[in-house]
Amino acid sequence: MRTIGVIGLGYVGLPLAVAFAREGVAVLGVDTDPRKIEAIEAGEPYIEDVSAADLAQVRGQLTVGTRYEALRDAEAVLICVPTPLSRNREPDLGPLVEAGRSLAGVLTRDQLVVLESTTYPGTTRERLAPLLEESGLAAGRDFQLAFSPERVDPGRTDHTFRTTPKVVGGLTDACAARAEELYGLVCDEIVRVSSPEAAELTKLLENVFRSVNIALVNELAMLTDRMDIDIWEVVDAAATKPYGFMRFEPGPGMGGHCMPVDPFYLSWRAREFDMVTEFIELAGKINQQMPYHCVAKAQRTLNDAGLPVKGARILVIGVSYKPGVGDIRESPALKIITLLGDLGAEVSYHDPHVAELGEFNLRSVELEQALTDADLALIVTAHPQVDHDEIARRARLVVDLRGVTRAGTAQNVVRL
Ligand code: SAJ
Repeated sequence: MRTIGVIGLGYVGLPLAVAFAREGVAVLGVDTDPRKIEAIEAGEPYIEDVSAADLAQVRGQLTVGTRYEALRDAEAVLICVPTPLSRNREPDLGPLVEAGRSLAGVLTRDQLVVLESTTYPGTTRERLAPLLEESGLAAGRDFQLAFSPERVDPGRTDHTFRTTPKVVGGLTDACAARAEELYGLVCDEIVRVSSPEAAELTKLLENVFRSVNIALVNELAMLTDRMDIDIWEVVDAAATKPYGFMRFEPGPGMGGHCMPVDPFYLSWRAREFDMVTEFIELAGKINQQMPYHCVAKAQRTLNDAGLPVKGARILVIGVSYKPGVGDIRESPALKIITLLGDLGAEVSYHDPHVAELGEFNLRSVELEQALTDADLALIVTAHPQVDHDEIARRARLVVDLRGVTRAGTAQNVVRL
């Protein structure tokens, strides 16, 4: 039986481990967080893309622990640790360095190591390889090394792990061929590129592309607000073009664990090549402005109704970073709640995916009574199971930051 290891059992590593285990591969999962280990052993999933049924299906095939020792027996080890930003928004490779050092202690000849964590071009060759070579083995000769970016899109159902093409870039051709063969077990299509750097940059391009285009429509939304043109009508109309245009929607800003982070890995690296990546910097600035623009819109709406924001009861609808998920990391809703609180508003929220917001000491409230009590309902994240037309019918005032009420004509609704 083939055996692989997965380091980091988070939103990237756990679905990956389950995918390989499902194909009959023995998977050794390692994570430094004992709570994750206990949860998996108890069959209790902690990310939305892996269910209790998934864990039950791979019980016995997926073995988990906090110790790296077990990885000696694996033919391949996939590294899926977080690559966050430091406080001053620079790459923080701490978790990767720690994983690389620990793996070097158990690395064996002819093993394949693949890095999946999103990072700047050059990390695999310049940071990970030297760490692994502390084992005394040479990368590309005694063991193989490659980069293959994760493309997990939380909450997406139309494409699965198997149907999403997998990009691989090896330190050598042999490294790439090994990685291609391995991922062929769980992915229908493998896209081989010429180097780990090309694979690293491919991932960043994908997310920078989204960040820049989201910033473009967000900037337009701020402009059309002054021009009194309906940005949603414009985006809908532009999206009818059968070629040359891709639809992105304005909103309260960009959240999640990757989009607000990944572009800054590239802009940081570019500085080492004496280049300022203007697009990335500008997109970041504009998307970070959106919560302020949205709060100003809510304030103006209240003002037009003769209500000060101070003391106003504002019900925030949806606080996770995007529809259909419960993840609140970097969610623009958190910034909006903070800004409204600073203005003296009484903020409550309703979100079927997020039971509580500890940092604000808030719990999700039932819509029924909350809509009656609220002076204004602010739609920040539009979950599919929430009836926003009902909210538009029932609430005194509505500010819709996601354009989900645009089919209606209610006079009490203002859109971004
Ligand atoms: N957003 C908009 N307007 C849009 C699209 C998104 O305001 O038109 C906002 C969302 O509300 C959210 C943020 O952007 O706050 C990010 O949402 P997302 O759906 O664009 O992205 P993520 O972070 O959930 O997942 C992205 C995906 N990247 C691409 O599709 C290129 C996913 O495939 C990646 O795997 C993931 O980043 C990652 O892990 O990097």
